[in-house]
Amino acid sequence: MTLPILGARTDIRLPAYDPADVRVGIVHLGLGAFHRAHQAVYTDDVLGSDPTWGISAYTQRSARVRDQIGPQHGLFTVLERGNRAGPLRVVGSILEARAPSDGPGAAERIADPTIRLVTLTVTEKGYRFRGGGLDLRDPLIQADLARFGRDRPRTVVGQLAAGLELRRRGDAGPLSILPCDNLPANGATVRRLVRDFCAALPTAVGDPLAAWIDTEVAFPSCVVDRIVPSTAIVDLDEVSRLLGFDDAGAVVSEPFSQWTVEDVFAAGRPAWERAGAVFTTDVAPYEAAKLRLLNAAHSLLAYTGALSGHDTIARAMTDPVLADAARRLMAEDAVPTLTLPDGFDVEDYQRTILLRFADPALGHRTNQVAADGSLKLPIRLLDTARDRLAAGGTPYWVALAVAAWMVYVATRDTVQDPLAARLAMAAAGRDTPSALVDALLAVREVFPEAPDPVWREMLIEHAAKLL
Ligand code: NAI
Ligand code: CS2
Repeated sequence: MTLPILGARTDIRLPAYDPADVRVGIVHLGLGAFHRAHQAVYTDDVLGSDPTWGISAYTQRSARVRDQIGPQHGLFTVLERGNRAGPLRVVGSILEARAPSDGPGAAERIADPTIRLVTLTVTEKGYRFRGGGLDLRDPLIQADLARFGRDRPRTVVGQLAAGLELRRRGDAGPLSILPCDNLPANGATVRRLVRDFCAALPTAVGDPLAAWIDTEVAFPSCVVDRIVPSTAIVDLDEVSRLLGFDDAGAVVSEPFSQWTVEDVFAAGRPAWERAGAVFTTDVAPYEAAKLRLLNAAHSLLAYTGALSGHDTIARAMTDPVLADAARRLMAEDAVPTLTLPDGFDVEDYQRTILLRFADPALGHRTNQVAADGSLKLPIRLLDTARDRLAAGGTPYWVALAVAAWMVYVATRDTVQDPLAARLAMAAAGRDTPSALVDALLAVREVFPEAPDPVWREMLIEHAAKLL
């Protein structure tokens, strides 16, 4: 794909700048679908007024996306599907698409003085946290610690720490690290993980690095929201038809997009507010609302929907029982636990979420949302359950979602989850609802506390019905 070929097309939105004028200012880790349809688009919107924020993006586990968009000079299209979909859009903000084995590696790129910001979308499991801190028992973390400064790091936290160490040594100046995954306090969390990594290094190396990070590196938190299903063959076919040629790196997205960002950057930032991002001093209330309303209802629909034979979230929403459960989970269980920002219309927020989920144009697979439940449940559902139980409430709909996860784990041949083997072993041969619930409640990585008796009874009641 080249821009001169597209230049004559008025039905396609093209970058409002010449990519040849743009310089790299951002390193992104995790070149998946979401980054291309979210941060890359916001950045594309502002490069015309400030061309110093082009993106150097690194895939993490495979070279697939590098191979898709690299030969297209980093260009790719975003196809919006659904109500109020905009025109097909070509995005030019990714100037470099690299795989972990390419040179220079992510750490070397982070150390370049022209880089002022690192963004990440590496999924919940990419951070390798456990019990609130870095999982120091993880073999790849151990390998990155043992080979620090010698081999190319393989974990995300290892890449950040190695990049920061090279930056410190090269006196390359301050930097911000902005994680864009669905994690609570994502900036503070990543700061903690990087600090844990430093603390596990020999003190002669780790201490000066940690001290430098404390003064030179900012870790803003942000809340991202845009539903971006993994691209299907039918999507690529539609893009080909609309473009008149193939785009191997196209992504599909709903038209809706939101980004609320904590405005604490150490070395400047793109003026993303011009593209609709909202900068604020405290993202925590927005983040709790998003995780406990949208993501919680999404997980409920994913597990109950998959168990009912629905392959997409929109199909699950056509079942009035499931749609009502999603609505009531938000309204009855989650809303009472939230401290909402001033002026936040929580009724409208919930209504909009359900409309977005129900849009049949977006084929968001239930199994995609169901993946990695052991990491998603605590953040989306268990915090709400804990708060409601502590207030004397009965989080009935949250219990339905968690019980549906348990039955999903017990009845699928394969489950995509970093704890899949452990969960399968726990669930194996548990023939009664109570045996299944007790076996999975005993998985401490997911349920760190002894179960509340009311909560356990609700889970058993739901599991019995679901089974
Ligand atoms: P994707 O599957 O297209 O890309 C995932 C990226 O994460 C890939 O670059 C992959 O290599 C990397 N990754 C996965 N596991 C990893 C691991 N163990 N270590 C290091 N890197 C790893 O997924 P997509 O759609 O880009 O979503 C990624 C994340 O973005 C989500 O998990 C979520 O946190 C966030 N997000 C996604 C939204 C969506 O609708 N797709 C919306 C809001 C946030
Ligand atoms: C989804 C989210 O895959 C999932 O677990 O719940 O990625 C969801 O699509 C986004 O958070 C929407 O912003």
